[in-house]
Amino acid sequence: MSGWMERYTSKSGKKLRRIHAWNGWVVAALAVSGIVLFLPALRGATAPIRVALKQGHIWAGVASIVLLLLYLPFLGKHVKQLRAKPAQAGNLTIVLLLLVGWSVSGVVLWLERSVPPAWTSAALLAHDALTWVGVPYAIFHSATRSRWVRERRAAERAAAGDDAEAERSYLRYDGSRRRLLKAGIVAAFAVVFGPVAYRLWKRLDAQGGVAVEEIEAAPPANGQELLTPAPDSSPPIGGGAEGSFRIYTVTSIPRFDSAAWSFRIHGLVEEPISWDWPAFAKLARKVQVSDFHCVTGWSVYHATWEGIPLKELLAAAGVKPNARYVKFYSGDGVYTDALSLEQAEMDDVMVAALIDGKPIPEDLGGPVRLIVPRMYAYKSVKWLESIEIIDRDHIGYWQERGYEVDAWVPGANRA
Ligand code: HEM
Ligand SMILES: Nc1nc2c(c(=O)[nH]1)N[C@H]1C(S)=C(S)[C@@H](COP(=O)(O)O)O[C@H]1N2
Ligand SMILES: [Mo]
Repeated sequence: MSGWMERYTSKSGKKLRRIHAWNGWVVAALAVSGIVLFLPALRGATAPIRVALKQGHIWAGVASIVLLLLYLPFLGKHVKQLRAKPAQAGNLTIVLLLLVGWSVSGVVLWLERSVPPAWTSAALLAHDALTWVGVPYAIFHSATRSRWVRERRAAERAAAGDDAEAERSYLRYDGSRRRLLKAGIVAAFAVVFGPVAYRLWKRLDAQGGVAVEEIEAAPPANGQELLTPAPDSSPPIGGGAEGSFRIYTVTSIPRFDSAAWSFRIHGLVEEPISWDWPAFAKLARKVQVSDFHCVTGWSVYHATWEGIPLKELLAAAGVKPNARYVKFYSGDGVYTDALSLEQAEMDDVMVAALIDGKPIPEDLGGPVRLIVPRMYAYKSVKWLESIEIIDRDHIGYWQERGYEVDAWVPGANRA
């Protein structure tokens, strides 16, 4: 029996084929669930199932790692077999690098709560880059699986005793002209689809994200020009945040109308207070530098925020003795979150109006958003309009949908 035939009829050949087929399905599931998790346009629509989707993605990821481990014992033999077939050896190398890369970065993202944010940022970058290279490659790979199908058919014919026909159908495929044709298709595919996939992914990311440098260029919304930045809010003292914000919202972005806008602190306070925009813009502000971490893995480092420490607003209204929690309402009418009174009184919890010396753009929660630097950013309510002091806990938007109530960033010193 010739080598290729043995490969397809032997027991180990069968096992290898089974691993290969399973891996194909698992990678397809990972690609679909991963891309749905990524797509900016689906963040609001998929909110109710986001945590389940992420769990499913992780389980599929674990399955893919198990398949990779099951494959390991075959690796040595496989490499030897492919020594004379550079194209297939190249394919094997690419596929293994992709799978190992996805696995390592995926596990770091998974263990997010036990690793420093810098690791998850790097892992997310790698996970994304592998996806825009790897998914087009995988699509191509499965589209040209005809090679494999053909080999299998040849093996079936061989098994049926028709060796001559088997050999012919196998050679027909493996002839040098076909090899050349295939190499041409691979090259064309790489040249055309690599950059297309790259641009598409960048465009999607840009649509869902704002690089910090772009904030500089963004014109203030009508009314935001009332915010005169403090001198230490911009360079050379402040400014220079690093990273990109991904724009998150679960509604359409609320547009700022300075004439209709108001800000209120109420509930269990001695004196409820309400400000209109000009009055709010005149409140004394402080400047602080802090990092911003989203629980999905991205961060913005040392942003300079300018705003009113929450502690000062609470003191101004006078918190009643039976107060225990502070609830935050977004002007989008849907998003809320809460902190215990003790957490709310941390020095760096801020009702922010400027970032890096510029009014906070509407996309990023302007004119006013909450900042809770020591907790994941789902606590940092955008378009903040109302603060209510209450006597019981309130479960916020994302926590209602499966995010952990404990939002502390690893390494942050807790209140
Ligand atoms: C074929 C392999 C894989 C593909 C195509 C893939 C794709 C993706 C994509 C596109 C995202 C969204 C990233 C973003 O928001 O920018 C993602 C997120 C993620 N992936 Fe994968 N992935 C794969 C394998 C894995 C593996 C093996 C694991 C680990 C067990 C894993 C764990 C994660 C985690 C934890 C997230 C973060 C989800 C979130 O918080 O939104 N992935 N993946
Ligand atoms: N109103 C409102 N606030 C919100 C969110 C939201 O969807 N709506 N998303 C939260 C999450 S999960 C993160 S990571 C940050 C993102 O802030 P950004 O959109 O300015 O990058 O806002 C938080 N505050
Ligand atoms: Mo987030």
